[in-house]
Amino acid sequence: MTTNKTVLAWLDEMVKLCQPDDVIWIDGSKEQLDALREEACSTGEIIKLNQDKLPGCYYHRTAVNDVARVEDRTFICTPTKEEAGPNNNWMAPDEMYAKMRALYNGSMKGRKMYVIPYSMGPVGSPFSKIGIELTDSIYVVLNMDIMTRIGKAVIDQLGDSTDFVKCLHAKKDIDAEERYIVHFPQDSTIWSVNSGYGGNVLLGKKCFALRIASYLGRNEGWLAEHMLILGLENPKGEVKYIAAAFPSACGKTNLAMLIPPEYLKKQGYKVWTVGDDIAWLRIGPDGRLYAINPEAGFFGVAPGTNSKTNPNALASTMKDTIFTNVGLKDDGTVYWEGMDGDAPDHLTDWKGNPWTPASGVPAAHPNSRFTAPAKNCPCISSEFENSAGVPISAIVFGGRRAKTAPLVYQARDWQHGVFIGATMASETTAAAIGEVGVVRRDPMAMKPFCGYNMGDYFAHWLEMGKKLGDKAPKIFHVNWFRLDSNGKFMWPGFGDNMRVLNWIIDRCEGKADAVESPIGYLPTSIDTTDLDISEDVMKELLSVDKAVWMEDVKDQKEFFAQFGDKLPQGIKDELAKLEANLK
Ligand code: OXD
Ligand code: MN
Repeated sequence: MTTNKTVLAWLDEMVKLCQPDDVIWIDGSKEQLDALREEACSTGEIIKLNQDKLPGCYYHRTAVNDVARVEDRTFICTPTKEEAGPNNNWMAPDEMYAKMRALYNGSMKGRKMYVIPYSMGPVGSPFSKIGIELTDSIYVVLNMDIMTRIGKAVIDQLGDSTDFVKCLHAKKDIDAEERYIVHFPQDSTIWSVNSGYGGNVLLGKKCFALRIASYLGRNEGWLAEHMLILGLENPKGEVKYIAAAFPSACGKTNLAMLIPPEYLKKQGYKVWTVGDDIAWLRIGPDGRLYAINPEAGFFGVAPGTNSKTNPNALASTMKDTIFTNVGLKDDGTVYWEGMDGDAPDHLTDWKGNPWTPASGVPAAHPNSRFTAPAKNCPCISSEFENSAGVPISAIVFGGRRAKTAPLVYQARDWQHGVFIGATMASETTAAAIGEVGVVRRDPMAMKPFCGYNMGDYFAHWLEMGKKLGDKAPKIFHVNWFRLDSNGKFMWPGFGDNMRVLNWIIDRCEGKADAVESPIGYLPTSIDTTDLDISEDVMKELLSVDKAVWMEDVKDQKEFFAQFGDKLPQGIKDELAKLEANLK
């Protein structure tokens, strides 16, 4: 499919290492993908779902020991440990290459190697980057077809260029003890072994679009971020774009596909989805910050998705979708906890066991997923394929905080905004294993995804602000998860978050009032029309408890200490300012 010497030499080397029986180039044609679906059905790798109810949909189970990303087995192997930083696991590149080569050696004997050329971003866009993933999994090929742009058009776009990310994935034995997800950013190389779970094997997503891309972005002057992108349309038909970063399990996909409250909908307000997980941001020809979503699909968490929480996500999964580790109903459709309606009397659970509501275990794994094409989404933005990206008016950071952060506040300027992003944190919920209410610091929601030292990452953010100058987006922080003294959520969330987004856009346009507080600008009021919420509750939601904040500052200091000399002066200055303001 190509005469690109660099590609062919690399492929030759990987084939010699893994020793597959056959090498198959993925051209992206429907005929080829249909044949692969058929082959994977014949071996049981995937199951064809009820084609009347879920046309083009398939089902897959991973091994029970292989259901999530493995942060403790994920490495950034830069030449020095300092380049990877305290935020990453590190091993010397030579040592890791040797270790991984031993694992890959002969690992594809009796298997086929699929060669997937893929583009992150629209093919040919100045934002886009090309990768080639070698894998022995048809499931990976089919998921990459949904999550990225694949095939002949991509390899043609690459031409003779050497600028592509070399990705190798081998399922090997799915041995959790020998599972590694490894990045060599200086070589644009990603090696993954012994997993079949999405986040570890769909190498275009977290591995390339965040870890490698953040490294490239620093060298090339742009940003790769763990952010949704949405367009907010007002009744005049004007659309303003927001990019927002939240740690995992804070409702990014729900916010990206938000449906406004009835009375705002009636006035003509709408939300359009550009992306739900990753944004690549560059300074455009007019000096403003522009974003694309490098992905082509949604790899969303299934449990909890229903016609109330996220009807648009649900609608996206109704055709051409792959479901992984959900419950399989007897009629060939799917079920997960938190779906609409009652649980079925009987199904086969994510482990392949017979299941009834009395089984006492979940039918779907809590991290079970749907891989759905973005074009299925009823609210997908008309700008989704725009090669030039969308101009970003506001950047929003958020976390899950019971007491600390108010519903919304605005940074005084870019440097303060970067500090707010750098101090982002979330409290653990009962949904996850471990203690409840433990604060986890997760700067810009990038802690697991930054491909280099986070001290340098903060400096890069500050540098971007200098380049943007007065064209920089305004920066905000939101918290949908504040609790009252009875432990109940004070803010309704979901569609009503639109009220906060409207305030944010109004601030960007100089239309809304705010008051200064020790932590930044607070709204004087948020629109609560038709909402059953008292003035006292609103007051509390927008309040700042100085004592609680002083505690948080202590934790922030401890967190920042690990970056030593790498912590930029701008962050130190903002920390000192916050402390002084609170005293
Ligand atoms: C994801 C995550 O899967 O952030 O998107 O964990
Ligand atoms: Mn994510």
